[in-house]
Amino acid sequence: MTDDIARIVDDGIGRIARVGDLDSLAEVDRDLFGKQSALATIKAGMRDLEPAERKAIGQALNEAQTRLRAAIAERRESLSADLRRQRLDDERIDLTELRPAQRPGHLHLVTQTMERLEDVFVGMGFTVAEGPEVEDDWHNFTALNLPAHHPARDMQDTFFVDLGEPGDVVMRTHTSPVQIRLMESTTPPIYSVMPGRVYRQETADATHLAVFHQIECLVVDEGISFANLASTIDTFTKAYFGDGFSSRLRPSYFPFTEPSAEFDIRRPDGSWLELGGCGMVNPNVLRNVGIDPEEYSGFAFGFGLDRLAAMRHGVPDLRQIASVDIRFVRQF
Ligand code: FA5
Repeated sequence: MTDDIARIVDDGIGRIARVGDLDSLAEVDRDLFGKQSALATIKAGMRDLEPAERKAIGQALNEAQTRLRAAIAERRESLSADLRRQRLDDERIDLTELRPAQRPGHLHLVTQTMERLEDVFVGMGFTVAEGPEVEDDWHNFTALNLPAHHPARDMQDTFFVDLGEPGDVVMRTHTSPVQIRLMESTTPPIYSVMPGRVYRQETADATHLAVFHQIECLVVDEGISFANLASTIDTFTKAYFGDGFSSRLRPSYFPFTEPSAEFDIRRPDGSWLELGGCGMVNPNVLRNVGIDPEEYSGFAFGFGLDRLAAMRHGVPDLRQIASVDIRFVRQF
């Protein structure tokens, strides 16, 4: 009888190991422990045994049941874990998956414009520098040859920040303060461009925004002349817009450059677009940052990116560029 029990256990353990799902395991469980099972039949036959033999068989039966139940429990645990894993796999949502009908996100038109411009200037040998958007009076105005009460401060309507001395902290009105920071921290030669966001207290209209973007260019080295400025602007114009485009300079006034000019871009159809301001760095500015104007000279120019992007892509109103209307954003 003990041999029968051992065979039942071996056979049972083999079946338990082979089942592939919880339902089949439940069936094996019923076969091994149900009323009609081989073990139940042996148990029923124990009545007719001698007491000593009955004890030995009883013990063997208990051990057999314990082993089989443990094997079933272990198998149930592993099948349940497989099932859980399978369910998690089936229900997994791939958040990076792109549906054919959807378009992936992309950089905003202004950011694309900024990156393209940076590429063009880096290709011409310039480095890219950045500065803070919250500025002090020194960097935004005074060091740029715009001392307190200078009438030209009114050329840029300023947002003041309620910090420090009244009137001392501003949202930068242009990217020119980055020129000052660069010259204060670097010994010439300097060949850099400085893109970024700027702020002016203006009512938005088709050609003006209160928050817009500029890119500044600064060169300081020995023997830099106005001819270098004009040729750099022309080289950049052709590199960015294409060979059919050219540039011109018109006399203008900025306190931080002398002489100063506005520069315009000529489109292939012969029309002109006013792009920005430029000039030779005013010797007063060089002195303000501790650079000797007898030893070094430089030029600077700065222009608006939003207007440039609008022109290039035929956007009629700058306010569209600042909007979050997805129908507009998706076009670029
Ligand atoms: C300046 O901001 C000077 N810092 C530029 C400069 C740099 C001159 C270096 C000389 C040397 P201006 O205020 O003209 O200049 O602004 C330059 C450009 O910014 C404009 O030509 C225009 O393209 C853009 N711009 C100015 N105001 C706005 C506005 N409200 N909305 C959108 N673009 C603007």
